[in-house]
Amino acid sequence: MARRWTNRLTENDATPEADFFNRRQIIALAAGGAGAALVGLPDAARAETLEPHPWEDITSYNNYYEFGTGKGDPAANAHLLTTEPWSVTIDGLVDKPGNYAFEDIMAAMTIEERIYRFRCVEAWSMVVPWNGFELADLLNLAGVQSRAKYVAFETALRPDEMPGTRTRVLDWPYVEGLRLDEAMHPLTLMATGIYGRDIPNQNGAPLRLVVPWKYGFKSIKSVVRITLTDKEPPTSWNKANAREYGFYSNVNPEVAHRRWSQASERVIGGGLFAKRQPTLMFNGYQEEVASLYKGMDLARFF
Ligand SMILES: Nc1nc2c(c(=O)[nH]1)N[C@H]1C(S)=C(S)[C@@H](COP(=O)(O)O)O[C@H]1N2
Ligand SMILES: [Mo]
Repeated sequence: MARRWTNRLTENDATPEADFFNRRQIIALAAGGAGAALVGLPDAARAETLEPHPWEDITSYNNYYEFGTGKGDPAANAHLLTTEPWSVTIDGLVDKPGNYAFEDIMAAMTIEERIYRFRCVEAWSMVVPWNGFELADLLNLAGVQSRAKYVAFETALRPDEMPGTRTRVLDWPYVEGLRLDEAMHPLTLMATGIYGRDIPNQNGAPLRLVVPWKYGFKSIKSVVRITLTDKEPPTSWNKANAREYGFYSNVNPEVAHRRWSQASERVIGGGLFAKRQPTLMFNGYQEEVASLYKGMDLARFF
């Protein structure tokens, strides 16, 4: 499938003998525009080297309330989730609605590696080396109709396999939504892997959304339905507390959560060396996504 936007380096761009821990030294991304940025290239000023967090951090400190509300609950319980077979219903304002088998989706998509910052609304952050495909490619496969303005997402709801859903901490199933232009943005990923391995259940197997400029709860896990609509879809955290969680939920250090500042974040891991760092506008993806929100009052549309 032709790529419209290819500044992300993949494994193939690194020297063949390099293992991931060498690659991560040279993979530099997040900066927009064409042209990969390798350390040592004159272009390096535009680039930023992101150091991915260890597998251990990414897969043991999770939010996935279907498996419990503790950070360690998803890693402890998500093995209960059956991810084979899996299919995603794509419906609503599309030319080819239907039940798409996960294998068929994978066969049609181009899997890339994307090292993204990940910022939870709770003010912690990580850097994750995702593998996945652009959501736009999947939506184009289904054929988005011109009346579509939003995309709604839904997570599997299986009380037998998801102990957390037996408690109504949220109104299940978990649902999320994006405006169509956000969904079609080349940064918006459907992740199917981490560090080149299948994405673990606790991170949202077999496929989950990743929207790196928005707070983590927008990045809905274990997606079973994608619906194109002409109305802003309901979202789980907004339904739970509309005063605290808006539809947009763009990372914004200047707009505080009602109960805490969003100006800085705790970087996960590091033990004694754990640190806080300033939170960046749109989580550092301002150059790529600011134009989506031109003229919008981001304090009002939080
Ligand atoms: N279905 C579902 N998706 C979800 C959540 C959830 O509880 N259920 N938690 C969200 C939140 S709050 C965050 S921070 C991220 C965490 O993703 P990670 O565990 O891969 O870091 O998943 C998001 N997606
Ligand atoms: Mo989160």
